[in-house]
Amino acid sequence: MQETSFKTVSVIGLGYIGLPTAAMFASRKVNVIGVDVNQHAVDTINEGHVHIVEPDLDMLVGAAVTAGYLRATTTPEPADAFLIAVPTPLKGDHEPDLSYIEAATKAIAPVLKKGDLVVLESTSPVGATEQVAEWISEESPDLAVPSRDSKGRSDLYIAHCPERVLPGQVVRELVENDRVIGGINQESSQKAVELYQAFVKGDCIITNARTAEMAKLTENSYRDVNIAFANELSVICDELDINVSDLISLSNRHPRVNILQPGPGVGGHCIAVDPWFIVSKTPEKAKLIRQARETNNSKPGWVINKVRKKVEQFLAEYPNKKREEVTVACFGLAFKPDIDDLRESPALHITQELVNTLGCKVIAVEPNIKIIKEDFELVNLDAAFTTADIYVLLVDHYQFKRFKPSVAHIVDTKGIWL
Ligand code: SAJ
Repeated sequence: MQETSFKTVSVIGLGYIGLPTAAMFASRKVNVIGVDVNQHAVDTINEGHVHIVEPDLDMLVGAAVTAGYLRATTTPEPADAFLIAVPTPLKGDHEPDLSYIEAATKAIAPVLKKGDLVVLESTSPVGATEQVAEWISEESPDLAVPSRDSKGRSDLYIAHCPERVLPGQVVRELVENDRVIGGINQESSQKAVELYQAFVKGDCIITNARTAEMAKLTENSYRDVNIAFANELSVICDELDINVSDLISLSNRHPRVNILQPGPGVGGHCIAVDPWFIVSKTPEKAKLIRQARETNNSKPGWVINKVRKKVEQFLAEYPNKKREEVTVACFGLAFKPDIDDLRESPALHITQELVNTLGCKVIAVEPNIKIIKEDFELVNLDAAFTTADIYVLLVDHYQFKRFKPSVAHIVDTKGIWL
């Protein structure tokens, strides 16, 4: 970490990545102007509170606001560096939606001045950083943007530095992780390294913008392909009557094998999304990456079928019970263990589908959530254990790992009860 020459940094988009990043700069005594279109988020932050759940973030933001280093607003203001951390969701056709990046870029363009640095942090398809430079050029034609060959005059520095932090570990990983920094030209990379060294203890590694964009997509696609392999193994093992968890842990004892864990599917807003950015750019070439997405996307349907078969089996064993008298308990709704995040959660999707189609009573346990807007009952662990006929384990929250239920009818997607 080094003293920084940046007096004021503006972070555009105060979500899961932007807000912790803003607070981190502020903790290094840099003046931070956070910008967000969401008035509620802006007001909450200015009161020293947070509108998202992430361990230790509330403390960091509270301290930064109290010390006067962090302030939020809905309108961009001049600064020395601008960091864009807005969402890049998918459109219906699996094409990346760059409209938030475009809106953020166009919003800051009028306040940019000579010598400013603009960093795109949002996960982006290859070419997006160059597109940001083009948008700035269109909106502020008096400012010369850098070019890839470093030829000609340049008034700005523009770079891509993808966020790579793990939800639930953001505060620690922001400081400790290495950063990949890809400027449109070499000068932009250098300038961005100076900025991040204000709080990053990991290495800041320089590359070009396209490679930095692709590096982030590659990391998440690697994980997606590996999980797809595990999910495919789980389906194969089910047919061959082999315990897939045992199989994977045995295989992983080989020094050069590291298979991830199967589950009910892949959720969250990153791994289930980012590989499509590669597929959409090079559809003919990205065959394995597309197949992994499809394999992981098909897993919830497979789990639902397993539960259906389990219900039939149960009804055959208890012929006096009617279908509507059978209680199915789903354990876990979040997209991964020990968090409360329901975004793109396969567990939530499976539970909702079971509620809609199974014809049984479906209840759910989610220790990290108190209220749910969906139309099924949320119960505590004890109630689920005592009332349910069939247990469906969807998320390996630590609370569920403490017990090994002895009932006969279990569908365990995480291999902790079977
Ligand atoms: N999952 C499995 N099996 C596993 C591991 C995960 O089924 O063995 C599932 C999880 O249950 C979840 C999904 O995959 O549904 C994604 O969870 P995750 O923990 O793999 O990843 P995210 O989405 O929380 O965060 C990822 C991280 N990327 C990598 O580890 C390469 C994080 O570092 C990125 O910053 C983040 O994506 C992002 O923002 O892109």
